[in-house]
Amino acid sequence: ARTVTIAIAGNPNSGKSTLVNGLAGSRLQVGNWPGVTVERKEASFEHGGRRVRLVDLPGTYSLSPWSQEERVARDYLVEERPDVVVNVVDATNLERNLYLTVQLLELGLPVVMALNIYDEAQAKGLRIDVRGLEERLGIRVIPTSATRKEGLPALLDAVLATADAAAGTRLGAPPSYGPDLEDAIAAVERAVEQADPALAASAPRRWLALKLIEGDAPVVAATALDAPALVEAPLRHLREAHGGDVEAMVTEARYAVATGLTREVLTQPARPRRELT
Ligand code: GDP
Ligand code: K
Repeated sequence: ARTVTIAIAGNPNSGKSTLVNGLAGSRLQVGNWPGVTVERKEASFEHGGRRVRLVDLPGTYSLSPWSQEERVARDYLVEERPDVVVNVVDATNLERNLYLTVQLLELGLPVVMALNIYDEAQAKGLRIDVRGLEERLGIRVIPTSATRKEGLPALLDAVLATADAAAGTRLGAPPSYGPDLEDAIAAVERAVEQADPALAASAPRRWLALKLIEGDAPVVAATALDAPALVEAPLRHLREAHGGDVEAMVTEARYAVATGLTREVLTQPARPRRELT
C-alpha cells in the first residue's frame, strides 16, 4: 500500500513536540523549512503494516499570513496536501485551540484531532463530550496523553482509517459561518470557477474563497485573478448586512464556531458552593 503522509498541526504548548516524539522518537530527522529559519522535523515509520511519513508543522494559533511559522504551515498544507492532518489540541484550553481546528477544516483536508493533555483535563474535572465533538466537526477525535504515551496507537489507527476513507470521497460539510458569510463564500467560489477553472479545480475551494474575501495579500498575489472585481458584489452585500470590516467578520465567525462548539461539548467542574449561613 502507498505511504500515508500526515502533517502534525497545533498550537504552541499543545504538547505537539511530546506527541511527535512519542510517535516517531529516534526516527525524527531535524532540518529547516526552505528559505526560512523555522525548524522542520520529519520521520518515517511503520504502523499497522503501513508506511507513515510524518511532517511536524510549526506550532501556530492561526493560519494567517502574518508570521513565518503560519506561512510555512499553511503553504505546506495547501501545496503538499498531506493525506491527513493531525490537529493536536490542548484539552485544557479547548476553545482557544479550536480556533485553529476551524481553520484547518477550511482547507478541506481530512483531519484527525489528538485531544491531548487529556489526563490533566480529567484531573481538573473538565468533561469533554468526545463523541459530540466528533459528530459536530465530522472528524475522529482521539483523547491522548502524550507525556504518558497514552492514546498514540489509537491515534495512528484513526489516521490510517481516515486516510483510507477520505481517498476519493467527499468530506463532511465544514462548520457554518452563518448564512450571510456562507452566501458570500458560495458566490466567490462560483466566481473563481468561472474566472479560472483550472485554479478552482486545484485549490481548496472554500479556503481560497475565504482568503479572497479576507483580502489575504500573499494568496491574492499568487493567483492570476482580478480579486477586487471578483469579490466586489459579495463584499458589498456583506458590508450592507454587517457594516465595515469584512476581515474582522471572518475572524469573528471562526471564533463563534469555536465558542459555540465549546459550550456544547465542555462541562466545567461545578464550583464548590459556599455555605449560606
Ligand atoms: P509544544 O509547544 O506544543 O511542542 O508542547 P510540548 O510538547 O513542549 O509540551 C508542552 C508542555 O506540556 C510540556 O511541559 C509537556 O511535558 C506537557 N505535556 C505535553 N503533553 C502532555 C500530556 O498529554 N499531558 C500532560 N499532563 N502534559 C503534557
Ligand atoms: K513548549
